[in-house]
Amino acid sequence: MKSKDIPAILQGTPLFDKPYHLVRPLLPPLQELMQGLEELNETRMFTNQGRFAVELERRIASMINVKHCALFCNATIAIICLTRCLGLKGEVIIPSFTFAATAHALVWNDILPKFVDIDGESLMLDPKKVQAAMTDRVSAIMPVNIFGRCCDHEELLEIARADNVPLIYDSAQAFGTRYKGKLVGSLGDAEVFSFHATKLFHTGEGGAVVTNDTDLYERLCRMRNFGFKGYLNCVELGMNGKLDELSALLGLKLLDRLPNQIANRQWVFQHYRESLKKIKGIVIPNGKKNTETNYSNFYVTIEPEKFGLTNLELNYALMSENIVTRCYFYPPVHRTVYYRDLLGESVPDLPVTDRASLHVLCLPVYGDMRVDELAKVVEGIQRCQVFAKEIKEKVAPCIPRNWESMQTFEKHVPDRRAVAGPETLRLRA
Ligand code: T4K
Repeated sequence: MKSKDIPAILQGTPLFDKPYHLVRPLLPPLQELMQGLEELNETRMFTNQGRFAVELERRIASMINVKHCALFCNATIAIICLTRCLGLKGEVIIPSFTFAATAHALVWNDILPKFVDIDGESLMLDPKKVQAAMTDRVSAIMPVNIFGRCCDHEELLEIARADNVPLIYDSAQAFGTRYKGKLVGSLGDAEVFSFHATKLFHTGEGGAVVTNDTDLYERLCRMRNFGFKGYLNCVELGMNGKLDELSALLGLKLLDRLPNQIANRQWVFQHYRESLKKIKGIVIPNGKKNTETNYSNFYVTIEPEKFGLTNLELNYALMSENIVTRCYFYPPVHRTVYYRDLLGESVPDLPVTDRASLHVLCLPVYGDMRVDELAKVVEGIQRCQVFAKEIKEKVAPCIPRNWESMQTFEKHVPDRRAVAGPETLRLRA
């Protein structure tokens, strides 16, 4: 066995000499930004709904084909404002297989997240389980369109309409995704996008609510601006949720590149599919019916019995190769310490969510990913499989054995500063 084939976690040579990140956020050519920066230099209007933010809102609303787009400083604040503006109370149905922000935004408004299980195939809310979970306390349904795919929209809409509650989407990851030809954003009563740097289309930090409801839009605009109506006159409780002009400028320059990004990533997905299908224990998801994905996240399901390692173990081992993968969403939100404490006895049993969180692994995807880079990611996975037994032993102390030992896991995850920085990744002792 040549040393080059030995996984880095077992003292072989890492496949990448610096971190190969999950994403590489796009930046437009600097001269394209210069024009906008020169304008900023003249006007010195850096925020408070300047020209770039207004223009970006107009362009997003027109692209999605909705009446309104309200930009926010991030999607978390956008969901907090949306749920508050809608006057939601009691409980809101959401999945637990999501980013914590979905649930947090509710709790900030004293709303209890009602976690409902997902469908094993789509990994998004299962309409039958949503139907079964509807009670008088439920004031809205907020499905999450994860990994650039779209939920079973029509079924969910029917349930929401039958119970006369709003259907609002956390579409943080689905900007550019289509359902039956219509862009996500135009489906729910209101929808939220994230424009965080890790997203396909981004503004560094940022987010938006899109809606056809003019009254709701006006309330959202007030809420993100301290509740002001007229100069400094607050008519309701507000906050500062505005997007700044530099971020909006970046967005304006990146928006035109979205179709290209989607097309390029389609190519990356195809290559991954071809290269991974021969690896035992890796299941590649089928396309989702009625959905045209934006190709934002490429995820696979790892079958530990066949592959030899779990998603957590493989993620850990790949870190030593300088390959950054993510077990989105491990742990599922209802298993985290905060939500276990919050829900106490009523922590729900969500077997499909638990299973997904212990099997799903997201691999790096870039619009400009090169064939040799993709081949190295696949090689990393293969070399870990060959040495699965040894790796399992080595990483055992670092991998949580059950949900209760997650706190231990936290102490052993690879140093996040190293993950974000240029240096070679190191596992903590
Ligand atoms: N709802 C859903 C369903 C969401 O997924 C999210 C956010 C939200 C709501 C809330 O949206 P925001 O309030 O954030 O707008 C990331 C993001 O921070 C988060 O926005 C995202 N979801 C979540 C799924 O992923 P981490 O902790 O995994 O990111 P991090 O820093 O570990 O970075 C991941 C990879 O990207 C690494 O390889 C480093 C690389 N990276 C990251 C950043 C920030 C870069 O190359 N450049 C960068 O600027 O949470």
